[in-house]
Amino acid sequence: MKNVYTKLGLLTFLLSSWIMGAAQYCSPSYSNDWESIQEVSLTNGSTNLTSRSVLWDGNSNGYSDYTTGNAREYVCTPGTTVNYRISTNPSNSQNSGLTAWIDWNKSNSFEAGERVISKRARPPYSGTFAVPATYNGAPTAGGSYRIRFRSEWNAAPINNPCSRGSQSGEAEDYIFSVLYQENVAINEMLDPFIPSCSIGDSIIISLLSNSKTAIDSATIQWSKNDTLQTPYNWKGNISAGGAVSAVNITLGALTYKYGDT
Ligand SMILES: [Ca+2]
Ligand SMILES: [Ca+2]
Repeated sequence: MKNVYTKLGLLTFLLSSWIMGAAQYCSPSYSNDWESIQEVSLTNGSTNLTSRSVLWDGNSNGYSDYTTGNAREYVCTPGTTVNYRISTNPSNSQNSGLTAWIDWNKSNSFEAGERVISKRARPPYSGTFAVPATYNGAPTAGGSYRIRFRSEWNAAPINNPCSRGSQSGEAEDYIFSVLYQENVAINEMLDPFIPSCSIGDSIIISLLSNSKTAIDSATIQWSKNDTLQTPYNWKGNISAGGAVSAVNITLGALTYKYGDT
């Protein structure tokens, strides 16, 4: 018997790009592009991130948002120790600053407690930070968060995620996703397939396992507009061995409309 606990925000997958686009995050800025962020590398995840970019990437204020359009994303599980390496261009011999935050509580702002990197060193910067298993006493919810990096040439790490840098540098935002499960993932949302203005319909998903042992049950917590729905206790079988296999689950029927999450 293998009981796997999985949590997901239903329709989040479907509407995530709109949600991310609607978020109102502050836009930091700089005066000069020395020590712009050249490559962001996050590893030890389920899906690693390697993002190369040019200086200010066409933005005259030194802030690039890679959470929309062809979004760049890192995916991991709670408790992961993330390895990071951030290079700048041009690299220099100065002790410079790097700061990063993750908006864990999805407040559309970066609080001091959400700072995951504060480092003064000669670039490239490297190190680790942990994805907490809990945040503010609650399990770290599965979902997509925003991570912001700020570089600051020849100065201490910036503590303000929104300010105009006192020196040169760049800020870049990415998607930082956390899976809340051990070895079962949401493979696909099968229904609803296309968002409409108002629909009442079944919610159907498929599960995917990479477990090396058979999965015969799972508890799926799901929500609509941040309201938890009755957890779904699934029993069935996903074969062992890490092979790709999926089961379709009908969680229930809901009425929902454009913009629901
Ligand atoms: Ca850049
Ligand atoms: Ca926050």
